[in-house]
Amino acid sequence: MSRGSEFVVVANRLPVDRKVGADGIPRWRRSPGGLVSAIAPVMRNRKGTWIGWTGAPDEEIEPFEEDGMSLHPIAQSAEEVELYYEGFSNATLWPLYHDVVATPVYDRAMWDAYVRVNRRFAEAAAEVASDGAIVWVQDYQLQLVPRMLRELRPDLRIGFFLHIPFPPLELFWQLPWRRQILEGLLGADLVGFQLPGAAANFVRLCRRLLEARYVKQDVYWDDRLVRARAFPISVDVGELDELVGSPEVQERAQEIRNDLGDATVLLGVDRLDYTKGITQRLQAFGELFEDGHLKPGQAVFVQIATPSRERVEQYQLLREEIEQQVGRINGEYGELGFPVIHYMHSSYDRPELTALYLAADVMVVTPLRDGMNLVAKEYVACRKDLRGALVLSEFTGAAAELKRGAFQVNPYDIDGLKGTLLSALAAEPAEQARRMRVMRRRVIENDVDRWARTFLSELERPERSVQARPAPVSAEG
Ligand code: ADQ
Repeated sequence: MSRGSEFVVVANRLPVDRKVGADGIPRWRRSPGGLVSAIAPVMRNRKGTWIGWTGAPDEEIEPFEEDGMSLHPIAQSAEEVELYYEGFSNATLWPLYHDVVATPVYDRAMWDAYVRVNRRFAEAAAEVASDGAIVWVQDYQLQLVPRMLRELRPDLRIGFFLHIPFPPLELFWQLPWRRQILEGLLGADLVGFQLPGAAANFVRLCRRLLEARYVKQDVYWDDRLVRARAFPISVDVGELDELVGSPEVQERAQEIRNDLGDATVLLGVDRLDYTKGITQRLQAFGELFEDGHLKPGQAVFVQIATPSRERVEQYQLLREEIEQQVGRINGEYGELGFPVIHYMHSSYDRPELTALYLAADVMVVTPLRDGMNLVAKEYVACRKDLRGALVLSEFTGAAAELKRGAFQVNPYDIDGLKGTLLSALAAEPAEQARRMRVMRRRVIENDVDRWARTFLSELERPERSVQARPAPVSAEG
C-alpha cells in the first residue's frame, strides 16, 4: 500500500457492513448513520482512506474500494475482540465514561490488548497517509492512536473526536492507565468532544494529572499546542427529509397507527444499553396504569431495542431484566387485545424507523448519561408536521441544544418522569408546534454535514506561532 491518502479516517469499524444478497453472495453495503454519510463526500473529494475493522474476528482482508472510498481493513483475533473490544472498550471505558452507571472492569490483560490493537491501527494510518495528510481518529476505542501515530509520523495533522461523554476528574482518576490515555489523546492537534463541559474536564485533567500548561482550552504539551473543543454531532437532515417525503414511509406510518388502534403512542428507540434508561422509563409508564392515570387501550408504549454487545455480561443481564419487566407490566395492566408495551428486540432499516418516528405522539429518550443521542435529533428532524412531543433526559448531550423545546426529565426521578410523561401526553397541538419549531430550527441549522465541516476546518486552521501565543498558565489549581 502506498502512502497515497491526503485524508485518513481511523475508526473501530469500517463504514460498510457485509450483507448476503438474494443470490447468496455476500456484498459490502454502506452502513447506515450520520457519521458515514457526513464523511463519505469528504473521502471522495480528497482521495480518502478509511481504516477500520470489518466486525468479524480472525479475518485478513486486503484493502478494497467501495462506494468511492478506499477501505483498509484491520484484522482482530477472536481473543483481541474479547479483550480489546468487549473488554477494555466496552467493559472498562464505556461504563467509566458514562458516570460509572455500571461498575468498570480493570483488567491488565484487557489493557494490554487495547495497547496492541491501537498500535495496529496507528501503524496502518502511518502507512497510508501522504506527507502532511489529515488523519481523523474516532472514539473511545482508539484513544492511544493519536500519540502512537505522531511518534511514527510527526508530519501529520491529527484530529480526534470522542463520541461519548468525557468524565470528570473524580471518576477518570480511578483508571489505572489514566496517564497513558491522556497522553494518547494529547498526540492529536485537535481533540473534539460533544460538549464544552467535556472539553473542560479534559483540560482540567491535563493540568492536574500531567501538570500541563494551558490557556483556556489550549493545552501545551511536548512543545506543541493541543486544542480541546466542542463539536456537537447531529443527524443527516437531508436524508431524513427525503424519507419523510416518501409515500411508502407515510403509508407505513399510517399502517402502524392503525395497528395500534386509538391509543396514544409513546416510542423508545435505543441500542439495548444500560446507559439508555430503558428500565426507568418503562417503570414510570407502568406506574401510570397502576395509579389509574392511564387505561389499557388509551396509551401504548413501543420500545425498540437494537441488540448490542451481546457477549458482554452486563448487557445479557440487562436484556433479561427488561424482558421480565415488560412481561410483568403487560401481565398486570394489559388487557386482552391491549398490551400496554410492545417490545421489539431487533434492528430496523431507516424507512421503518422513520415511519415509527412519524407514528409516535411522544418520543421518550431517558438516558442516565449519553454523549449526544441522535434518536432525539432524528425524531425532531422527521417531524416536519410540527406534531409530537419529545421527552428528553437532562443527561444527554442533546439536552444542551433542545432544552427549550423538549420536556426535560431527570430519569432517576421516577415521580418526576411520570409527571413529565403526563404533561407531554397532554400537550395541545399548538404547544407541540411551538416546541417542535424551536427544536427543528436548531437541528436543521446544525446538521451532521456542518459538524464534519466545522471539525475539519478547525483541524486545518494554522496554529499561531509560539511567540504570538499568550503566556500559558502553569499547572497548579
Ligand atoms: P449510540 O449510543 O449508539 O451512539 P445514538 O446517538 O442514539 O446512540 O445513535 C444510535 C443510532 O442508532 C441512531 O442513529 C438510531 O437511529 C440508530 N438505532 C437505534 N436503535 C435502532 C434500531 N432498533 N434499528 C435501527 N437503528 C437504530 C454513540 C453515543 C451517542 C452519540 C453517537 C454519535 O453513545 O451519545 O450521539 O455515538 O456520536
